[in-house]
Amino acid sequence: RLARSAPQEAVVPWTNAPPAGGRVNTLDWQALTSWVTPTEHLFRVGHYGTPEIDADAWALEVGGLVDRPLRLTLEDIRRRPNRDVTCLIECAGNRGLRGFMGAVHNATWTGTPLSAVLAEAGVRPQGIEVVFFGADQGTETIRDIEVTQNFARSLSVDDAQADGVILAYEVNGEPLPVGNGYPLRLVVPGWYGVAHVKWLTGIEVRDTRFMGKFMARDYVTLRQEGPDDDAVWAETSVGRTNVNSIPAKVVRTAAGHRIHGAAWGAPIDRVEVRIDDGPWRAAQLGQGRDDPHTWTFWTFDWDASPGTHTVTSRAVSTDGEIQPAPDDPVLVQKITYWESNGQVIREIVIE
Ligand SMILES: Nc1nc2c(c(=O)[nH]1)N[C@H]1C(S)=C(S)[C@@H](COP(=O)(O)O)O[C@H]1N2
Ligand SMILES: [Mo]
Repeated sequence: RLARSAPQEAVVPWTNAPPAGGRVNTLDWQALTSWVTPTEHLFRVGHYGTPEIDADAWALEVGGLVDRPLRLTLEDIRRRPNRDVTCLIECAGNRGLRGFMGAVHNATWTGTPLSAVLAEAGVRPQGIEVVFFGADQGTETIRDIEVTQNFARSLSVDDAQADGVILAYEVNGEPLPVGNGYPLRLVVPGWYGVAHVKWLTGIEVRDTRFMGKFMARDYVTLRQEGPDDDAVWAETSVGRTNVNSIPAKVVRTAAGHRIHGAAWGAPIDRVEVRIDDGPWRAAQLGQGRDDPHTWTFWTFDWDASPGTHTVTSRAVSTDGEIQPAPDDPVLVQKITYWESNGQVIREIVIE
């Protein structure tokens, strides 16, 4: 038998790919093989650092405008009905800054449905907003007042009760890592990362809109609508994800070259690939194509000629929304870097 067979397949590296890893452990797209992101490769974003929580002393308080306030220990939560939710989570800042494009993961979270917890607490009719508080704190200046605040985000009562929204205590079959929200986090499929509150300690129902920092001051998209001389400045809170895709890697095979990529952010109708300034051509959709909340892997067989090339992909949602080109007015008129879902133009040299 052969002592060692020569590798049949090799990744041909992009010449303009930013490094992966770093402070927030961004994904290495060129090493992408697993549809479920392994736990050690989950990126981690924490605006107020990483709180270390003693799970034995920890409890979740559910209060505000509810008939029966609850206090649930981790044991209480684990005893409740549970389900698995596989979903993609992308930081809304992903790809908004040069060289930051791996703040994405697609993992399987296990937890208890939030809707049943809210039903047990009994949301009062005047409740419109559900606020989720994390254990992590920071000092913020509001006008000239300094206040210590916990990380918090809210959802409308309807959005909070949606199917698939869970209080998650496991990822990929293990307790949450400290960096990803141990002991409990919110998972809201279809929303940008900021909605998935980690290190959860409190849930409060209120009768007013919640205007905390991460709803109304940070993670706010500022976009010009209309012409320069008659502009309206739309300021919107980062919420649901936008249609997106990326060419992940090129693999040289015995038969030629194959481009592998991912698409996400909306139910995906199709992904198209463009080489240099050529026509858009359809990619083959693979794993995940039937689930709107996961990423969809795709491939494109490329009859590559030697030389320098660009590789661009664009996803199209089932609603007909097309992932915009980087110079699309919809992106150019967006002043803040959140929700940057422009097409990624990769560069490569084929030998
Ligand atoms: N408590 C708390 N939850 C949080 C954050 C935070 O700073 N504090 N950051 C949010 C943001 S901006 C993102 S992108 C996701 C990242 O989730 P991950 O670290 O598990 O990848 O967590 C969200 N949940
Ligand atoms: Mo984020």
